Amino acid sequence: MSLCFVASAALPSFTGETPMLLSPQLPLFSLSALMPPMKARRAAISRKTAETKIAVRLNLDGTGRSHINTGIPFFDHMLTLFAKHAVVDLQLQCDGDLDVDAHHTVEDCGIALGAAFAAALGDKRGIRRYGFGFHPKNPFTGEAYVPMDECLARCVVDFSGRPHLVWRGMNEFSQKKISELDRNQDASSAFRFGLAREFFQAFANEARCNLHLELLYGDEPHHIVEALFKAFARAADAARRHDPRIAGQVPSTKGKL
Ligand SMILES: [Mn+2]
Repeated sequence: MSLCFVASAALPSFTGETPMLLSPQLPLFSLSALMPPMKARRAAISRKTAETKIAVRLNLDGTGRSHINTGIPFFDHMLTLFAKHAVVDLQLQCDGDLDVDAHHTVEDCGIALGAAFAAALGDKRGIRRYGFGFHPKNPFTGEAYVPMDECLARCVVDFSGRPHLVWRGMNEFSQKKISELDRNQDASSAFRFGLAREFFQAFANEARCNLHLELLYGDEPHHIVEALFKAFARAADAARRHDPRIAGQVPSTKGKL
């Protein structure tokens, strides 16, 4: 197995997120003008084993563009919407042993994407670290809730340097009602009915993050997995953003993440 990554330092500078102006009519200053330009947070990973060959390019400061080809159409759909809703640019090509089954492809793409996140985040200076959104009924809680028709999924992430996946609520809903026929019909159905967890576990291990995913309610497997990926995207988007108040600081009292 070979795994290599390049976290770019010599790519064009990135001037940061759209600055908050005190007034749209009378902008007194822009934060980006006061702060040194940030490096583009990019990574390129290539990973090759006897089971999969994967190439990933990630730009954490992208615009949601993606080009994905894993050989599993539903998994491509999930990674495409992940890039869109996390607002990262992602190219991912996987040539895996789908003649065996979808397991190695899904797990190894999680490993490669997690490694790309870890490389692109670098020393994590100035990032918010925790990913969350707002519950519509309680805007003071910090969690990302994403609906998908009849489903509601929650994801909370901490790029803490410590890997841990919490996976709750999926067994209590429709997943247990799936027939063997549905479960085994093709690689895409295997992904929807069980392999999604392998992806998130692999991502958490390699990105070294706490990743808590929970399905609060839902029925339809496509919707369930899509809601989980969208919540994951929104949480990752929040966590990787820079907070201008802590520019240059590692967001930890330990001084290292
Ligand atoms: Mn869909």
